[in-house]
Amino acid sequence: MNKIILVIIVVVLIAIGGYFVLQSEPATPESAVPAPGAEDVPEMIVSPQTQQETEQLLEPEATLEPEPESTLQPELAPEPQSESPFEPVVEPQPGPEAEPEPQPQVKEFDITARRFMFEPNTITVNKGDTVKLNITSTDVTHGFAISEFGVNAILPRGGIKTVEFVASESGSYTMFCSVACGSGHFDMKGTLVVK
Ligand SMILES: [Cu+2]
Repeated sequence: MNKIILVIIVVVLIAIGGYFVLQSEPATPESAVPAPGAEDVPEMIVSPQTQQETEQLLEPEATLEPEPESTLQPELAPEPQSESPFEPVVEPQPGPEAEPEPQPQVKEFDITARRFMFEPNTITVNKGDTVKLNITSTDVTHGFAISEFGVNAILPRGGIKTVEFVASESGSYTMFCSVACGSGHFDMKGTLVVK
């Protein structure tokens, strides 16, 4: 009887030990084998894809960086161009102010001719002026000439002769009697000043 009881106890112990062993064994292979295999494979596949995507994203960023540099250079270039227009604006202002000063005008004078002078004997005009002279001889026939402007008129006694010409060139010119009128004829002179 003792042997049979021992055998039963051994069998029961073996059965109990086998039960615990079976419970622990299936749990470890299920979680250990499939879990690492599934986790490792997707990680290796995803990692290269993300690296390529990040590389592709970084490449366009690198190309965009030099573009703003090129755009900033032309922006700096037009700045001196904006400064230059201010200078020419100031320069033409004094130009037109100096030009209108010698605007041609009509200058009219009344001159008396008599032995042996002209009164007044000096007249002054500006270059480009139209000179109008109303000359009257009070005694005898005289002449009135300015060779440089082609002026040569005869002044009958008592009459008024009008001479008109353009003082086209600056200088000092002699106006003189062109008709022999006596002993002082060659001293009968005056001066035309064209500024
Ligand atoms: Cu004369």
